[in-house]
Amino acid sequence: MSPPAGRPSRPAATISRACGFRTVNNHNLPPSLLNLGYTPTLAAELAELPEPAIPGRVLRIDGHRALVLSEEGELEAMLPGRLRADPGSAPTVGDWVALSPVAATDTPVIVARLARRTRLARGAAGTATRIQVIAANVDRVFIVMGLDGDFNPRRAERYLTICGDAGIQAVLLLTKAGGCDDVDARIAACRAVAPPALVLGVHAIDVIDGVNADVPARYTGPGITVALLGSSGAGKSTLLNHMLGREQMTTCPVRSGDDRGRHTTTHRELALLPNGGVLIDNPGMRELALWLVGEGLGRAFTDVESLARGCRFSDCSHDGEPGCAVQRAIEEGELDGDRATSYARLRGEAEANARRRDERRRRADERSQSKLYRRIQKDHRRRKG
Ligand SMILES: Nc1nc2c(ncn2[C@@H]2O[C@H](COP(=O)(O)OP(=O)(O)O)[C@@H](O)[C@H]2O)c(=O)[nH]1
Ligand SMILES: [Mg+2]
Ligand SMILES: [Zn+2]
Repeated sequence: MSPPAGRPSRPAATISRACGFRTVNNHNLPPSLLNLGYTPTLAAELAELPEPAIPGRVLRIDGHRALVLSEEGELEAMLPGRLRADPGSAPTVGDWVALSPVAATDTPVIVARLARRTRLARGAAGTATRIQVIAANVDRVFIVMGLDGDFNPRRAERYLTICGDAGIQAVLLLTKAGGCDDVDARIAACRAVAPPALVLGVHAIDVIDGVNADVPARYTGPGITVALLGSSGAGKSTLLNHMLGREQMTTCPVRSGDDRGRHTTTHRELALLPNGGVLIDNPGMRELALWLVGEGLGRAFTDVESLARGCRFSDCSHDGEPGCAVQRAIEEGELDGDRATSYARLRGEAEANARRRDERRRRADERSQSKLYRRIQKDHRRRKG
């Protein structure tokens, strides 16, 4: 029977259908999920779970509750404690999760977090000994920086180090170009801190005055997840609203046959773009303490690190030692001294954070060791009578 005119030909997803994704063929994955960034790899992982489950992407976490976008539309799901214990692996915005099948009356439960392609991380505000995952499964980062008082290439270096560490390429978007008479010099200053392997483009834009207002969308598309990073007031929300257009599409367009894909006004950090893909805004990030586990500094400072390989001492701090190639490059005008200082500062911060993190881990190990020891002693005494 052909579907009635005006209705989508695909039947509304049912649980049994949604649970039946045993194939890893791209074409058998629902287009709505592919648009959200679902992949055959994720489908295969889901199919390996012991219980049938449906996939969903986390829009927001509130303690033990999560808002998840699935083929069923937006769902409020329970996030059990066992999945929240470790802040590095607990589901966060952008994560793909497996949901227990949804009975009409039950609240679905998140039974597993699926493997992450990438994760953007920082030291949690205040302590810097705890990781906070800002967003998961991010393909690109828009570093948003105003061409007003916000402009600061040193901050761009910090953001780029974080992106580099996560293995995520970035686009530098310099906002408020309409009110700036120094645009070219500032673009050049940003290009100077933007290694080509890490940075896809540097653009001056103004979505209010209409300068390059269509450029950001060129870096988005179906299946691509973009996260916004930038200080408060840089123009992230303005850019987000511009890219969402008048429609403010923040709900799942899947279930057009009923009212379950309805628009809601609840705040969510992950928004669907009208032309495909998703954009993750990050509210309330005042500080971005470095939490590096990989090659972040090397990728963001390819120039400094390749000079450093020419230093006489392999552990050169580039601070007045003899035979320092970095100092020589600064003296000869090949390297900006401010950039070298910025590199040293970020490296020092990352190392200090790593020391604190290791210290914390060591103390936790000690605590569990002595707990174990006490239990063994107690057992021993009890057995002796
Ligand atoms: N003229 C102009 N103003 C902008 C632009 N982007 C943001 N703004 C203004 O800057 C202020 C802060 O923007 P907002 O998007 O809230 O920044 P957020 O904190 O990064 O989300 C608002 O008053 C915006 O109207 C831009 O491209 N051009
Ligand atoms: Mg904002
Ligand atoms: Zn050196």
